[in-house]
Amino acid sequence: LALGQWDDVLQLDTLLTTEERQIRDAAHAYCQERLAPRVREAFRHEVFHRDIMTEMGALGFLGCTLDGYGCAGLNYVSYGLVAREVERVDSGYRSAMSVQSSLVMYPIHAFGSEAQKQKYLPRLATGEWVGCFGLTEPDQGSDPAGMKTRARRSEGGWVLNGSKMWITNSPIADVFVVWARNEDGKINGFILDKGMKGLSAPKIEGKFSLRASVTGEIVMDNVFVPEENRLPEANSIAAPFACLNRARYGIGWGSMGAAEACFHAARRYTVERLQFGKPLAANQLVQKKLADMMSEIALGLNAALTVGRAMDNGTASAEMISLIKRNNCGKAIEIARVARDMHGGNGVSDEYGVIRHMLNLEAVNTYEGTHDIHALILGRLITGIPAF
Ligand code: TGC
Ligand code: FAD
Repeated sequence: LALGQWDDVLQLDTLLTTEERQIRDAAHAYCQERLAPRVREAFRHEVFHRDIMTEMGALGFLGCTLDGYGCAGLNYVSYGLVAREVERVDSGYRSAMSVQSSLVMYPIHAFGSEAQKQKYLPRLATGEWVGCFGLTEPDQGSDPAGMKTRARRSEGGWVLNGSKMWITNSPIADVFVVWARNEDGKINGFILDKGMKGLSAPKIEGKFSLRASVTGEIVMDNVFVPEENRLPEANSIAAPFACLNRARYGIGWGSMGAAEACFHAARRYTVERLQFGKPLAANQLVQKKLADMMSEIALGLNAALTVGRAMDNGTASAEMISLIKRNNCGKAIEIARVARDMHGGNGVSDEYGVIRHMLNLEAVNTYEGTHDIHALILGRLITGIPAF
């Protein structure tokens, strides 16, 4: 028997193809060399460095599972591996990437016209344009089907009225994928361009989570949207939910990247720091905490890989995705909290990164369907009874 390896105890590495490992390693190098040095200041001062989008674009990270239109055409396992590496640095950076890829480029690719694909996808793929996705409203979060944003037919197009809340990237967005109910009661998707009359996207200030990601509102006051900007193949709430599946899947991997960062930091800190004349890591209580972290991360990553393989062979279900989104976020936040505690007083400083991950994971556990909403999705599968 080979000896175990603490940072990959279930040997996930052996389950990846050579190409997947290369993509993972390239993502790891970029994230550690280029993202990690910027993140502390970005989080401290609530700054999103716009260049990150063009850098990610140049590396092929944006819309990486899509074929054509300048996209890399990778598999979903590779997308997950990239999300894990980005979120190992910061959940806010993974957020920016997931929104662009799964919530803006995917719906244009899946539900858009050929002209929309030609116009938007290549520039979103390079990061020349930044996109955002407006589903949540001030009064409709877990229950987006009750949305109040309205699309009224008008000559040559539509007039949109309403507001969206908690929208990642909206203050810096060039392209807005927005969901609205039409006069027939159906949910339609629209692509809004920055500068359209009546469209604004004020920033939400004062977040204590995801401070390196910019979040805002989308306010639509009689915005005229030409018919050619409606997504022709999106005709019900199932369309935005299909986008959420892709983003939730990425979060299943990404949250484990944040958890690994906290686990590795806790291991390093407790091995190096002496109290009572010996390393903290020499205490049984500390080793149990590290063992729990290692176990949950190994299980979570393997579950994410199982779902990724299912995405790639077309057998994934929405509930499989709910399971990894919910469980991996829940485990990651717990790991971050314990790692924060294991750093003692130093753990509350942004020098060590653990409190930043801990705070970020609060939002990650809430967005894309809260922990409890995903429990109810699984509960419906188990019992056949929707309990929302
Ligand atoms: P329900 O009756 O369940 O379904 C209505 C129709 O939608 C279909 N559907 C899905 N299709 C694909 N994937 C899914 N996951 C789907 N879930 C439902 C369903 O088959 C049905 O289709 P049809 O053709 O039969 O009509 O709908 P409901 O309104 O009762 O939904 C309940 C619930 C709780 C599952 C849903 O509302 C929900 O998921 N709520 C959570 C909302 C949410 O996740 N919001 C996320 C906003 S975006 C965001 O947070 C981005 S953060 C990104 C970042 O920064 O990283
Ligand atoms: P609510 O739905 O009001 O929920 C409040 C609490 O009640 C939660 O604990 C929830 O689990 C619980 N709850 C709700 N319903 C039930 C029920 N039936 N049974 C039991 N408990 C229930 N949205 C977008 O559209 N696009 C984005 O880009 C985006 N980015 C975001 C970025 C950040 C930083 C954040 C914080 C949010 C973002 N969101 C985005 C919104 C996010 O998806 C919502 O916040 C989330 O879906 C929860 O909705 P809510 O905040 O209205 O909470």
